Amino acid sequence: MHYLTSFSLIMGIVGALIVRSDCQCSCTDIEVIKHLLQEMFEIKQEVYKLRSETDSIKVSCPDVKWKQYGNKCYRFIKDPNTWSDAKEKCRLISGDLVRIESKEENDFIVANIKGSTSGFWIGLDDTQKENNWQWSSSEGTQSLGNFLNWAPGEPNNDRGDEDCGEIFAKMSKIGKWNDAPCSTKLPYICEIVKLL
Ligand SMILES: [Ca+2]
Ligand SMILES: [Ca+2]
Ligand SMILES: [Ca+2]
Repeated sequence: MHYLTSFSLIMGIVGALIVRSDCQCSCTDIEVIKHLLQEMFEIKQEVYKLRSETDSIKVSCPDVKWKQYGNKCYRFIKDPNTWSDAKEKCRLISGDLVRIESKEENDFIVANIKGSTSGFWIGLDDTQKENNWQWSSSEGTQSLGNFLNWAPGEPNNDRGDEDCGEIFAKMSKIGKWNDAPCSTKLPYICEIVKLL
């Protein structure tokens, strides 16, 4: 094992130094060094043991339909639904419509919606107050964070009737966000914030 090799190597080097030195070190010094090395070895053994124990405590998504990214789980559901039905269906499977908080999370979603012919609902809406966009969440609404990815000219509240957020999948604007009428039926993305 790696730590055994390291320990043998260190002991070998110390031994060689002791032999090659002009015996400047007292026997007590050598005993102290040996003792310290032994302690180092034992600490290393403990670290390896703890690491392997940590690795065995695997957290994971509920089933293979969910995709794991970081410590979150996502489902890309192609069955078209209105925004509020999509939100309800996400909640029925212990999730919520996705809340996109970073470019990395957006990129992960893009990689999973490539090739789709329509956009996907995400957890954005301005139904409570026009142009006051919020992320829906089972813990209540949350205001927009630092990461925003609206498509150019969006949100435009077209015809005064666009209060729900989608992420575009069409190649020219893939990954960009748009406001659309909430009654439109679109595929949707659910997210579980905490792994099970
Ligand atoms: Ca998220
Ligand atoms: Ca609106
Ligand atoms: Ca729009």
